[in-house]
Amino acid sequence: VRPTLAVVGATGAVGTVMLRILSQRADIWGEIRLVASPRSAGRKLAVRGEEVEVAALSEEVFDGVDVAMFDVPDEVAAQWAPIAAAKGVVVVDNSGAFRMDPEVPLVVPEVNGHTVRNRPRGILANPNCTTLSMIVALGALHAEYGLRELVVSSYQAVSGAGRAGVETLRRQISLVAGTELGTGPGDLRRAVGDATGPFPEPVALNVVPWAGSLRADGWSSEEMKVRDESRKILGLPKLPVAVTCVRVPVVTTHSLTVHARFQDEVTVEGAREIIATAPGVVLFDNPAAGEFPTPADVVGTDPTWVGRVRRALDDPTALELFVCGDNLRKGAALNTAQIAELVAAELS
Ligand code: 11C
Repeated sequence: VRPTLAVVGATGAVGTVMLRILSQRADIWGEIRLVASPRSAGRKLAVRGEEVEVAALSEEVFDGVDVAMFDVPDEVAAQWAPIAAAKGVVVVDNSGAFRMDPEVPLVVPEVNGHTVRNRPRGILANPNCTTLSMIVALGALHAEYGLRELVVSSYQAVSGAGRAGVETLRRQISLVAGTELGTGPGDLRRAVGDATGPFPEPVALNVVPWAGSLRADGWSSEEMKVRDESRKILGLPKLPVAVTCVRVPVVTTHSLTVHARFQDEVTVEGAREIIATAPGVVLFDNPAAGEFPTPADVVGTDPTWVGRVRRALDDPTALELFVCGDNLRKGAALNTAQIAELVAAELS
């Protein structure tokens, strides 16, 4: 019999993409049960070409379920993932609640897929979308060259902050369209007023060097996640990692500039070969022809796109890269689906 899957958080920004992905990928699932907060219960959503009614999150909803994908806020996951796991469900959780738990593997199938089998809590964690938007490419380079240091800046899309993030950007774009806003100090902020949504500043016609909440010494939670998660996924607990996370007026697809230093000298030709042949990664790098990845072209696609591959001018052991990945697909729903498929293969 084919395994039963529950999608918890089916109505959110990631849940919506998840239903699309489940309809597009090889259909390995028996029943697919859709679950959300009581507010959304009773709605009907399409998956695999069929309308399925959304059930309210409860203990009973996990009866007979083999694998559950969770895309819910951290506190909801912290409460409900252990409840599902206690009923024998393997939980694949996309919140931040369990990622750094030493008894919970943090899984990227192309990099450390073998870790799914060792899950004492019955929970597997899906990384943050910013980490996921670069880590498949970095994992391939690390396997060949041995990573020694990372310096990263992100250019994060507003859908990383969910539906509220996208609605905020769209509203602000309507507000500024056809105006002179953005030409005088503070004019944009005054026009937007309190309508900054999940962001601390206007995001239309702007870049905002902030994502998440404040952590020690001025770092943001998002920056610490990228550092901690990259170390765990790559199995490099002491890797020096410096991250600056920035929000940009893009709907979907996170981009990153990456300075990666390796153990020995690297060559651009060697790096290009690794990137071009790594599963899940596409090399798109011909600046002479105007070819480099941008969110506008990458959105809606599965791979990690890499361009602007250069050797550092002052360090023959370091590479500079520009990387783009759809934060709702590989950054969230797709990686979760891939993990769930690894578990399903094991169960059947
Ligand atoms: C963003 N990466 O773009 C964040 C959202 O830990 O899963 C995802 C937060 C997380 O705002």
